[in-house]
Amino acid sequence: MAGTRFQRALGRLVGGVNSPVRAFGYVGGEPRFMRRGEGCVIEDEDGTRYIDHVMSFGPLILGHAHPKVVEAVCAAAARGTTFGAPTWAEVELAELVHARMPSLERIRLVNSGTEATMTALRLARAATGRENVVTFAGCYHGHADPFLVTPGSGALTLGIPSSAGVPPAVTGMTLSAPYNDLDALEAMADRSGSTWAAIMVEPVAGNMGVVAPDPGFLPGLRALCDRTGALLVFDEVMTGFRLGPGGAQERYGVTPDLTCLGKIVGGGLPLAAVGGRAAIMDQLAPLGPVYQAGTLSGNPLATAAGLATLQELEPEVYARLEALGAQLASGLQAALADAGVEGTVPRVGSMWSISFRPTAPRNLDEVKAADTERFAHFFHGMLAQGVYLAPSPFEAMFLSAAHGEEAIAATVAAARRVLSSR
Ligand code: HOZ
Repeated sequence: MAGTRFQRALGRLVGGVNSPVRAFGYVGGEPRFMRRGEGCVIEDEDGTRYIDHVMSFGPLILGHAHPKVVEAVCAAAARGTTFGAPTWAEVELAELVHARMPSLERIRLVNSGTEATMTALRLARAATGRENVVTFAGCYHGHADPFLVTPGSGALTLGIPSSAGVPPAVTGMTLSAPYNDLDALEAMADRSGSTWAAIMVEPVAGNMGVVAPDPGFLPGLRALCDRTGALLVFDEVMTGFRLGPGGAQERYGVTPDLTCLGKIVGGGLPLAAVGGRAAIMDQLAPLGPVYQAGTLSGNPLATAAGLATLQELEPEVYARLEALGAQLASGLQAALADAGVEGTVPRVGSMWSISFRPTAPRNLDEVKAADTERFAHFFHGMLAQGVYLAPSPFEAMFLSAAHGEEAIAATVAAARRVLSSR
């Protein structure tokens, strides 16, 4: 085989990958091709092992290849992989989701977070008879056209497409606002609130590193929706079942009208969901006029993995994740301080990131002001030490129940070596 694995991959896969961030574009170098994972450890095609802090960008809250999940998926596969007809596991999963997140009175299972957010927006538009949607710079809601807008750098903007192939007419209905800035949003509501179908938000932003909501931000969004008649849509693809049994809405005590789920709800297989108030959700076909469908929606393997995962998520798992997250963040913060490196470790529960700037960022502008070169150096240093981090400062990292104190201590020790090496 001539050339590296990545060079060969480039021959047939666009950019050598099937999702852009995996190509190491932000940090340089060549991506590793992974061949197996167990617990919190992954192994690449050359046999090198790493402590994994990516965990497939969130779904693997129990760790790689958790025996209960593997068993459930294998058993489901043996019974048949897809039917194009209802299966009982779909009902059981929907009931379990509702039990943990009561605001999801009615649920539609789909295949990816992108489908969930697309459907939520279509529902919001149908339910309100309005077209505009408010999103926040730095939040990511998948790759459907209306969500690919140029972030409004500090100013409120009418969306301008951030991807080729997206018609401005579509993103022109997307209003971009800065995260954590209620004053700006209030002013915007005075001007155009009556046109808003929805405010869509990541209740904890996880696609610009981790950015926590200021106290009052999420309740403020709820109040603004109540005032304007817009629906509040929480994109809990990352936070759902991660920040607690009931996700961010339980943790922060704010109830959205619609919720998008993904990642953990599918237990590491392609499954996502949109759910919310019955009166809104029942506008979906076959009950209502809002169309949405999918051959593999509610797929038996994915529902089996999701059910097996959710059933393992007892309260003590969250207590453990919280403790591990605190241990990691304080260890890394101390490592930064001891090395004299300006940096901060934003964390909410078991979601974390590292930002080379003095204080935890509150919005995209502050995230972008961090030292990205320093991040790339840190990333490669950690990789060489056997710690696999997200290959971009704009991605969150995730702990799992399989990360023991030993893995956290090893990560902090590696960080100390890397930070003192420059
Ligand atoms: N940007 C995606 C997560 N926020 C990356 C997903 C992937 O590459 O697996």
